[in-house]
Amino acid sequence: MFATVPTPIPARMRGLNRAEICDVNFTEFVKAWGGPTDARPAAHEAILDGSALDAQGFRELFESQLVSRHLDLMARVLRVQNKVFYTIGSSGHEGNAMVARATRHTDPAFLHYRSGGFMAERFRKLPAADGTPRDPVMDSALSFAASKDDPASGGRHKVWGSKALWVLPQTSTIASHLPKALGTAIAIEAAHRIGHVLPIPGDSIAICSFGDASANHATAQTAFNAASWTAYQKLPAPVLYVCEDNGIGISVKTPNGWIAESFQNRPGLDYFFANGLDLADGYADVQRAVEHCRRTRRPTFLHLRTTRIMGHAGTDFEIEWRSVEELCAVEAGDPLLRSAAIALESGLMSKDEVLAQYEAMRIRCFAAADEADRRPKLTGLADVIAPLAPYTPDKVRDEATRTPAPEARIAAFGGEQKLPEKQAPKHLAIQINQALHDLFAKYPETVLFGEDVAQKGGVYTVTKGLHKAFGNRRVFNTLLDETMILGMAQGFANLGMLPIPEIQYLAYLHNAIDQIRGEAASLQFFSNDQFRNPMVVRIAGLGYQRGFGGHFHNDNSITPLRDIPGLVVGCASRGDDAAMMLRTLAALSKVDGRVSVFLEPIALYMAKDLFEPGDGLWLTEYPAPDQALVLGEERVYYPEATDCVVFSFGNGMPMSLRAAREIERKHGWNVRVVDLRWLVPLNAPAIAKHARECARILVVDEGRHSAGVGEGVITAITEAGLGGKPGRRVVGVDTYTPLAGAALLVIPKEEDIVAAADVLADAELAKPHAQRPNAAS
Ligand SMILES: Cc1ncc(C[n+]2csc(CCOP(=O)(O)OP(=O)(O)O)c2C)c(N)n1
Ligand SMILES: [Mg+2]
Repeated sequence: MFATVPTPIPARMRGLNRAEICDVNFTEFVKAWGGPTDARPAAHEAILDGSALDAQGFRELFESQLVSRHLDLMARVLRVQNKVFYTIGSSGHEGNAMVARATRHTDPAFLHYRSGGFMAERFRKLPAADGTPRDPVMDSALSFAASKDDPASGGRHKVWGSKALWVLPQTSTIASHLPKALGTAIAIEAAHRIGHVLPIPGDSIAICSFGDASANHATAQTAFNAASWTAYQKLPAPVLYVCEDNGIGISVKTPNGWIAESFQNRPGLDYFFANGLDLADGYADVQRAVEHCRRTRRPTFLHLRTTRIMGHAGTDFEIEWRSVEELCAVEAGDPLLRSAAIALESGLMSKDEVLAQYEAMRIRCFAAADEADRRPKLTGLADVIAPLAPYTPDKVRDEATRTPAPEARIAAFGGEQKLPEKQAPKHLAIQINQALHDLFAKYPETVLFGEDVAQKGGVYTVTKGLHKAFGNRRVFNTLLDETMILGMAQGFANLGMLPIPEIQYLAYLHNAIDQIRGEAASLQFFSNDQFRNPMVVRIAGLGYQRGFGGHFHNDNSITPLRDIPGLVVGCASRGDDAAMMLRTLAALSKVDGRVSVFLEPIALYMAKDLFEPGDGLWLTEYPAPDQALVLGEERVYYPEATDCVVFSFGNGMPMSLRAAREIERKHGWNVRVVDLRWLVPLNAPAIAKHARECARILVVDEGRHSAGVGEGVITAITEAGLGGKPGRRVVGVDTYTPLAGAALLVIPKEEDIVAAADVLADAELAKPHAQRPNAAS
């Protein structure tokens, strides 16, 4: 079927790189064409006998293929001139344009990096009335050039993305987009069941493409499994997984037949094969797969045969690790040669027309690249990070303090007399539970899901009653898979709902954290804030559970959350704060599209007393529904105290308050205690203010010595020029947490806080009186 390109390389091609050889091959192939030629087909006639593709369709797809190919060739040339900053291309994969043709531009697409053909074809789908005319060549050129005018990412990365085309930009982490694509498919179906109006048609499907090597990745397998698990229960999940099988991943070959063998017989996953190397042959199968997915709403696996020519990227000199014979054989399978053959054989185009179109596209791509090179780059830091963490405080405050409709609250709580503000003070778990009921009343688009959260109400019953009050559609159990829970959250968020996923323990976030770090939290940055996937991730965690759990139920590692750009992390130590913080986090989601984590200290869920058994001082009233916190706002106990300040959060709070009493008794210092409440971002000015106003500083951090919050607090103090003040940090040890009583050996205890104050006091006693600290020093 394919042209044979002679081996070894003829003399005229020596000295050319493989991209140039592929380029020359095309021209020579067309010139040398001597096959039979039919009578020119009319636009609506099959391009070749028996093909499902008509002549007009072929003409357009071929043009999309040429767009993609010449963008690749242009990138290879201009990379060396430093005008282009990305050379992973789509050559050999241009047949994916068929998937774009067979779908709609409103089917959300999560694309493989070899999607030049798909993108060019999808541009055709934009209704003329959409306003700004778009040109796939120019848009791509701007992206290749990392220009600020790049409509996909604003110059932050070379991504395939477009707001108008529902192409959500993806990161380079292979397979990380498969869970969210499934999540989006599930969300399409879930939306109408909760009365949410979708921004896309109700019969949309989610499209997700990836490579054959990527199909083996844990994150991909997790998504396939979850798709199967969903379909097995007859739940709809209209996701079209497109595996672009070129038989290789960088330099590692996929075993022959592996993709078909591995995916043909999975429960609930319907397998289709299409020849992506031949438009006339492959289109019917692509169409069949798309139609099947749309009609049956079942997860569909489209195995698309592709090839990879011109190497993995411009930096991959295949000639150094593959034989020339093998390279020539691969290049002979170039799908553009086949398209040229179809154009000629069908009589649709003459040789001259094909060559003219090929050269015209080259000129168009280089002209666009030249223009893109003249466009502005990102030159200022403020510009770079503008979309990372948008924050409009006034709007967030207004939204957070906006009260739900009274009737909705009464319905949510089961009667006027049951409204939480009318109840006696309660502990943390109850107040979180009430606050969630309130958020459900306020936002009908809220969905809460995770392991065991529905009927059981979570392992700590924090979500109890929500399922009963709001039903299966808004509160549901997921399969046991944190990656999928977070992928699902992105899916719901992509379509305008407000997901509140739960991760059962902090330790079990770690195997899925890339879904926050690499994916959810990065979307606003890489899409120049055109796409948002706001969510509030609740995580039960931290240590101090008495005699229970060992490390994994007492994990105190906070650092993995602290290093995620743009993420907000809140941690409430008491019930009223929790309710007000959850309102603020939901408002941040709604107003600024932010992704946040709400860290719930398990050991404080049921805490009622502070100083003495039975004093009930850790119970709080439920804050009125118009009360919320400002992001970063700390809680200050004993604000008038100036002899010493203790900074803490979570479990450290009741301990610090008790220790403060003891310090006062022992040393006569009045002690201010500050609950940071917001761990990311830390409120550096507030920390500096309290440090400045007080004579001595204690930082009580239940995290680990090298991985906590305390380092951030101390940095804020030092950077404010207050590093010379007497201070101590009380912090956990760099270790895993052991079981039972030994757990308390590795995390801070109340006595450790008092002991830290003792050290400060001893050091002062050793100094002359005049050098002892006071608040003003
Ligand atoms: C999680 C992850 N690991 C490693 C890489 C580096 N990497 C980029 S592409 C690639 C090979 C992917 O091969 P395949 O899925 O077959 O796609 P193809 O490039 O062949 O289209 C690798 C290993 C990555 N991007 N992400
Ligand atoms: Mg591959």
